[in-house]
Amino acid sequence: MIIRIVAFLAFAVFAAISGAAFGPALAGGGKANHKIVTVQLALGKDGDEKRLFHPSALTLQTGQRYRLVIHNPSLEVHEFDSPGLVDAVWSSHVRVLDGYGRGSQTVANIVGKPAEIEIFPGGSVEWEFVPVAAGRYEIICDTLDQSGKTHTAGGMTGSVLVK
Ligand SMILES: [Cu+2]
Repeated sequence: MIIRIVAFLAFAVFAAISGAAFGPALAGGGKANHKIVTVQLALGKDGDEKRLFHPSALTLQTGQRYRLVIHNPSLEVHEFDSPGLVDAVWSSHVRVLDGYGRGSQTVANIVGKPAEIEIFPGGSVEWEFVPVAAGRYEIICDTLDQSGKTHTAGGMTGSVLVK
């Protein structure tokens, strides 16, 4: 049992270090050693007024490179804010698109970490990053409703578990 725990800890440390080392190498124009895993997240839903993250829970692995595709299919502005996650990743860039999926065009590319991501109806972003610290991080939406409450106060909550 102790050997298993030590092996697990050694792996976790390796994953954290390789994730951290991997980032600067990429920033210098090197090629990724890892395949990118694409994860989809929607802010709200088509044809309904419910303010929810779909899905509301994500599970990611340290050391893995991800492309988190966040799109807003609803009719109102939503945010994806997760300061804990932002602090727990090496961030390559955030690509901003004028739509979602096939036919959409890139209109901006932001290098580094996004403090907060606000997406207008129909738009999407693709955030590429590598988690470097395990933990559980909340996702919130600070957009205000008609009564002045945030969407998150009204139940729009989510979380990211990084293993
Ligand atoms: Cu919202």
